[in-house]
Amino acid sequence: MPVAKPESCDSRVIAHIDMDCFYVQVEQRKQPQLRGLPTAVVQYNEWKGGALIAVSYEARKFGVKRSMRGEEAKEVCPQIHLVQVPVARGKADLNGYRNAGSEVVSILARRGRCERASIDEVYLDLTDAAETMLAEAPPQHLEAIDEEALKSHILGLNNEDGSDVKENVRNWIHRCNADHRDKLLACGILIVAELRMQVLKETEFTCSAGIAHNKMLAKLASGMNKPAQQTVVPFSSVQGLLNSLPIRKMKQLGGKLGMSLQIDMGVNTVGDLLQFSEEKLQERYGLNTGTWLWNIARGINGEAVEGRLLPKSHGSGKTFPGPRALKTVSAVQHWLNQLCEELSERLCSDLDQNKRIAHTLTLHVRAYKSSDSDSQKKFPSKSCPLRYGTAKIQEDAFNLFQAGLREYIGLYGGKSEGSHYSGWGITSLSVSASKIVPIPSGTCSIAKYFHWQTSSHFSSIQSPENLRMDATHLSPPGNESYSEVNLPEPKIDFPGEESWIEDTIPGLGLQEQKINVWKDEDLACFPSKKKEDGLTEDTSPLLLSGTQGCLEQNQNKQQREFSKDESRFKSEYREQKGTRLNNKGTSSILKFFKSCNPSGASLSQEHDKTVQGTDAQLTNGAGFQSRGHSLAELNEVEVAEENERSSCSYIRDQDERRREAWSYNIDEIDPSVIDELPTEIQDEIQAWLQPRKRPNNIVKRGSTISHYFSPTKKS
Ligand code: TTP
Repeated sequence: MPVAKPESCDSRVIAHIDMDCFYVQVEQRKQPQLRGLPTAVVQYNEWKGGALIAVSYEARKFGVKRSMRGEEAKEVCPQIHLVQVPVARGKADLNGYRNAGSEVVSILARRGRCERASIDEVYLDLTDAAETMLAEAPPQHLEAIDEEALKSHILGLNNEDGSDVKENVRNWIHRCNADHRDKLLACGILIVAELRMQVLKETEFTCSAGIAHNKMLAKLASGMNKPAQQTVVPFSSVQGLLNSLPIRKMKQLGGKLGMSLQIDMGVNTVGDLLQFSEEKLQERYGLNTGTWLWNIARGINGEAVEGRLLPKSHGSGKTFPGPRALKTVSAVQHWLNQLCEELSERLCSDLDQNKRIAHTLTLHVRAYKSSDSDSQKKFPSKSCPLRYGTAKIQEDAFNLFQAGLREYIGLYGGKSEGSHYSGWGITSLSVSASKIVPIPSGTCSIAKYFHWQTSSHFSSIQSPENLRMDATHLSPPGNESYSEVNLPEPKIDFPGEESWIEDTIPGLGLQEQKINVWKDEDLACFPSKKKEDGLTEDTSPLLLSGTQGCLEQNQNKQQREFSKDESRFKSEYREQKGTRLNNKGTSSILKFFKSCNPSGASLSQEHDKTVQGTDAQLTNGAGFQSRGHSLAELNEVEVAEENERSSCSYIRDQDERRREAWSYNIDEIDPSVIDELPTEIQDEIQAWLQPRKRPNNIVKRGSTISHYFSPTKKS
């Protein structure tokens, strides 16, 4: 449900930073010889060459799309390099991408409040930095403006044929008669250009950005000119942008609300909403949603950038589509053990690095019954208090599975133990840890904290034998008490906390990010603290069985540190040899590639060539002008086509291409990845699932979002 928040101040400067073909860039950094070449990252499942999950801009020029599998991509682009996503424990291992994203976040956070929105997207509130710049070094007095800033796309800037686009941008930034809001945006242009250069210099990744007065507009703008470019939405251009923007492109309107607006109200673009009064919209959709709709039609969005660099949850999941569905309890237990091991590792890292502990363990399952009239019945998601230690998490997750299965199949639903197939199949499993809070300040050591927790709240934990006895037998449905008996709730209060063993929407209730920020920490902190606190096995089962695991992992981490040192050394060596990118004195991202990257040279030439072709400015019906793509996405056919497009229809086409490229087969989406996908994809998946969850009063029967978005139904 959208929440209408009044815009506190329309002089904010908000940036949305979106990494370009992110996984590909991460892989290209590992294998620099792939830079500038058509490349795609494929899923770990090798069937037909694996599903493509990220495609480089060079490969996109050949028509390679994310919806393809490796074999198909090879057909349209025989020279494409396919890199398999790293695998650990038989599933995709996203840690490398998470950590790469964290590197970027740590750079961006230097200039303003930073909110990590997905694995490769960040919102930045640059208001303070912009105000400071305006007070101390106002852009209108700057003689030299960074080349990257001059390449910005400013919506509504009137670039007549033949005019020098960069000169126009320079003049816009220099305007003395601009209002305060535009002056702040001019500062935003300079700050974001500098940040993007810094990201490139330190991480070797390019990113694109949208700069506007609020999150909604910044997000809309960041995808308009990719890769490695930035787009600005001055206040005066907001209405032009929104007028022709298809309603479903708006965040939170991809689902049933957007559909109702189209079907019931005849609203196809955001601009169409302007014809309705706030009262009318409130009457139809309720006070809050009505006001929210009225606001977005006018580009008003008061959503704050939350200062959040760390994840709100951690998760690990795997899908088992089609014939790979798990059909026995022992197979489920095997995979749960793998997932829990990964989860436990991440929890330990979080505890170690950030001194945070998670309190809730949740299991999400998707399942089917082969012969069942009640085929719509969902496998209930279950939660319980989280106990640290891999074995405990595994045990608890398995208990949750048993409880869920009992409910799912019913009392006489079928024999399900051992290896006997019993008429059900599991197509997706995921475990997540949430309610993560910092260890309270004033707690002098982590060990003491656990000691306190242990003695005050975990004294009633039963023996593993009891737990096992209780868990491995499928007791009658409705008996939910095991978790209360065996897994007492920690006494930390959370507002609105539900009772344990709760049902949740699989994988999607949590709009949360999973980010691991790695800091240098004292690896030996636990042993010394433990000694200091004098804890014994008897008094601190949680510490010993839980954080002991973390201790072991810390030793492994020390080993990893050595290899990190080794790779640091190697990269320094490469740097000395000149193979590592070094952009000293480079004034733009384009130059950066030109000067540093052997394969980037051809890219740059291509860029120049195309920019020449597209620098003749494009004017759309709404009065917007937009330059064509640059850098890698330089397909001349596309550029020619683009001359006919408005910037808004460009977004639409981009989105439609993206949508076509995105398979809606929910069973193929790794549930642990959903929270980290780009937010609009999350929204779409959520919207897709919701109608299945509850009967939908608004949407006509049979009109699901996948049906709606199918290629033949494009609006
Ligand atoms: P996106 O930001 O959607 O795409 P992208 O960064 O690859 O390319 P673009 O330049 O167009 O933004 O997704 C970010 C990463 O998330 C992507 O590199 C891989 C991963 N991802 C998946 O694993 N599966 C998916 O279906 C999508 C959409 C993304």
